[in-house]
Amino acid sequence: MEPTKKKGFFKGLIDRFGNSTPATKETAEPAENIQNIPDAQNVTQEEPSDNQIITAPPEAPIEPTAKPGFFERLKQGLQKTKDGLIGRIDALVLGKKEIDADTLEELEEILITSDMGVKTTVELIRTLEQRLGRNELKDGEALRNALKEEILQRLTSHHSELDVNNRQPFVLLVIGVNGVGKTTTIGKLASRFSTSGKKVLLAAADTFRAAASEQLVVWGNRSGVDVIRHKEGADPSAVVFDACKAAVARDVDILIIDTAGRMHTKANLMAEMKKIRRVISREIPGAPHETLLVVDAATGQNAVSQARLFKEAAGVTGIALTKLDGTAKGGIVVAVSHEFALPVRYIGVGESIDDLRDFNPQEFTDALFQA
Ligand SMILES: Nc1nc2c(ncn2[C@@H]2O[C@H](COP(=O)(O)OP(=O)(O)OP(=O)(O)O)[C@@H](O)[C@H]2O)c(=O)[nH]1
Ligand SMILES: [Mg+2]
Repeated sequence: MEPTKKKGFFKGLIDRFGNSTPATKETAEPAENIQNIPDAQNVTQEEPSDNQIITAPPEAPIEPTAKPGFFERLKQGLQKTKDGLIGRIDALVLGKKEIDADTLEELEEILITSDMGVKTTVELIRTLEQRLGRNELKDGEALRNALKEEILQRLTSHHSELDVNNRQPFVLLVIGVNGVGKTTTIGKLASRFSTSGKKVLLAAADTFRAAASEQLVVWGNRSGVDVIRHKEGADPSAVVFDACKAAVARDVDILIIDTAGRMHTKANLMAEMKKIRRVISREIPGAPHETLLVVDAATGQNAVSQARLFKEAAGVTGIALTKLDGTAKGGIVVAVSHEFALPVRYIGVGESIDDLRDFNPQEFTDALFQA
């Protein structure tokens, strides 16, 4: 695999995806169709056998490099929230020589309407009232700084990065309702892990939706990662069983499991998740090591209800919050993390590979509050 070829391949990807306009794309409609996915035409149309392992072509992996302006891209990805949430806060507080109860009341409304969540907002406002009482909030600038500090402190208290190095194979189970960005997030993670030298295997346990496994195969091909899949309609737990066996036999570092976002009923979906977990833990004791819930930031309070539902039923240990680029209500990051005491592991601020970011509370609050 000579480096020039890899570079060309990667450049091709950047050209294709980097120039798309994900930041403005409305993402409320789930991608139900493989035709929406770039490169879909390259997927083999062969029917998989009962137990098929798709081996990726050798020219990958691709390299998401830390390009200059990485922080700028985060800021761009958060632009809608910056304009909405922070823009409104600035209009309220900047230039104010004195802060009073009315100001805090108006701030409360801004936070609530930016999906910061009622519980988190009430708590934030109460804390700011106390600081006001202690004469710490002399003017608008001080209030803005205090708010940033309090938000950062809440994000930091639940934060921990996902460490995939302490188990082998590390099993990452990815769950969430349909269309939130599970498969895309897995594709981005597969690329990133394999670029960092990890041996990655993907499992297409979404056997419910037509073309779901092909979509995963497209992502696998992009990063030179194999995919275990069965026929559409097969038992997802059987895919997971095979994938666990293969992960152990092949000495894989990270097994990432894609699951269905929709079943005939919600109860079915939860029962399926439980069954999948049982199979994983039987095959690889202690696994899954991470159950990552993917939620779509643009769905606002629905994201919060999903976090509640899946946390109770499916043992969620971390959150990936996608499509932050498409919403002005980025306050949802604080709500989801704080109300469920769950770490936000990743945020998605666009559709290209570099747009899945490790969530870093300091970087996130800086990007939001910096002009
Ligand atoms: N703008 C933007 N779009 C995203 C992001 N993450 C995912 N998407 C898009 O969201 C759509 C749905 O993504 P999928 O990965 O197919 O979602 P899924 O959860 O696997 O969906 P199901 O398999 O139907 O359950 C696709 O068009 C993605 O490109 C993001 O961070 N920003
Ligand atoms: Mg999917």
